[in-house]
Amino acid sequence: MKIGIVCYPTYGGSGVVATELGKGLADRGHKVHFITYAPPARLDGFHENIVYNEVRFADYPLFDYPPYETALASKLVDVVKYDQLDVLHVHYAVPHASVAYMAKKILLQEGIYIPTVTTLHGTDITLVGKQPVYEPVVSFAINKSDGVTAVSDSLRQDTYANFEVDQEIEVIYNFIDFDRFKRSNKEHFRKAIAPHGEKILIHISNFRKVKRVEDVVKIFAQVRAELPAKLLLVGDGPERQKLEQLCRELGLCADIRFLGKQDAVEELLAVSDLFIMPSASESFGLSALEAMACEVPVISTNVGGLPEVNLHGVTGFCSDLGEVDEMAANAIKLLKDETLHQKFQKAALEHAKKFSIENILPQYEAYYEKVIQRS
Ligand code: GMT
Repeated sequence: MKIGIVCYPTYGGSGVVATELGKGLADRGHKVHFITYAPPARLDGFHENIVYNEVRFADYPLFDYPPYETALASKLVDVVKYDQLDVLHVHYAVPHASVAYMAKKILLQEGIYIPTVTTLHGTDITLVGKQPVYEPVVSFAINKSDGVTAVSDSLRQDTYANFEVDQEIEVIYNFIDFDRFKRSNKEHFRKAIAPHGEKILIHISNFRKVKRVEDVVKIFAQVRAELPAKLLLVGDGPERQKLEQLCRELGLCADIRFLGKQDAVEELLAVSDLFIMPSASESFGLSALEAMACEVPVISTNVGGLPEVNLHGVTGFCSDLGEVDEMAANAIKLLKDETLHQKFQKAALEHAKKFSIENILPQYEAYYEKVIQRS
């Protein structure tokens, strides 16, 4: 198939999933066109089946905001027409679903029908898309997509609850590449982080409010009071400064390392003992899955799709939002009991296998074929 993929090229989960999907499809012989305003963060190196099409803006002093949607729709028309795409797959509904619809209507005038698939990723539904300033367009565009997928059952239900959607939404879970994410026993690496055999806790996110990173620090403070431990905070974002202040106030600077944005998160996960994700909202929690693939049990909230990924009492523990004491108690329980920790490590890996790229990619291929056939 010739597949167009539209996504945010940044470090966010939806862009990562879209890029890894495109790379996986290209490995399986499909021709993949990425259409974005910058090269997707994880698109590295040359692949004979991948083309990157950059959306360029024509700037003008009148614009406070350059009309990205217009430029993207025009680019989509061009790529679909001249590269003869079979399907256009847009990730994150805002604004990609409505832009795809616009391109579809323009192409239709020329007798070209391009089936469109929209994948809902989370905040496009739960935080951003449902706001009154966007909702009518998002509802309309979801309904006009030829196919709609959601990355968890919880997100599927949230979509039906928040939007007037009369479309069937198919759940296709996010996936993981086990060649990249796996446990490793790099003792020297572990020693550099925890020289005296301390336990290693880790959190990875974009440090937005919704991630509740301050709860990670509070959980760690309780763990640290019980046993020797280090905390790795990976990522960056608007909450970072406040967090650094909190670490100073709690006197934990010596044991908490802010590592900023990292490309090779798998190397850090591979030597960690516990992953902490106390989010206020999470449609799936891709980084929790990445941790589980590296045999790292997860302490998380039970919001959104997290309990579909992190099985309570099996691969980790899920608590109600803000239950810092309970999350800390569960973390301590796991870290103090080696036998229990190993049991959870094994279970985390086992459950993560359900989301292997080999299992999930064929689901997307089958879905594209279904959508193309019925269009
Ligand atoms: O978590 C973010 O803020 C980034 C956001 C995105 O769209 O890039 O992530 C969402 O999509 C990911 C990939 O499908 C999911 O794993 C995340 O759970 C989801 N984030 C939220 O729902 C908050």
